[in-house]
Amino acid sequence: LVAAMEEVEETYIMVKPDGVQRGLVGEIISRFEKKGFLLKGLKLFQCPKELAEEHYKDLKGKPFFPKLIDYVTSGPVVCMAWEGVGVVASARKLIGATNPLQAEPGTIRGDLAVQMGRNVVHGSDSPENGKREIALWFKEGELCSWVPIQAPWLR
Ligand code: RTP
Repeated sequence: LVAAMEEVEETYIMVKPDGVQRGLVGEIISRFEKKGFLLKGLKLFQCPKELAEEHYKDLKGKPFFPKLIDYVTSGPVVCMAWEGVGVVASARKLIGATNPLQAEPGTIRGDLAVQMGRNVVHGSDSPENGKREIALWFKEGELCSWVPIQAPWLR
């Protein structure tokens, strides 16, 4: 039963423009590294409007959608692909609630953010979206499949 829950998954994590501007890139990467997930892709990237709209297409009808697109395209972001057992839900836990005021201390947003419109980081909300978003943000050849030599149990 436990084994059935221990699926190796991939998630798309992104340091949003406010996180880059505030110099939080290292701190945010560090949280996922220290947890023990496997980094498969990493790049600094200026997101075009069309890509932001595709990424957030499920939120298209929301009143905050135009501001969200302006926010995500306002400066470079750091795109990451992380792999691990249960990484999708686990990363969401590390990130904390969407509204930083509701995010628990100890989470990225709980420790580092105040406002919903400046919540420093994104994480995929399902394994399906993890795959979809990694394919959307990374080109072939930008991802590395590798096995950590000293910690093979991570896989
Ligand atoms: P994310 O996709 O960025 O990880 O965030 P999430 O799943 O926690 O939240 P989601 O509902 O998917 O919203 C995406 C991003 O839109 C902004 N937002 N603003 N009411 C508002 O003003 C509002 N609601 C959402 C946030 O930046 C949120 O992360």
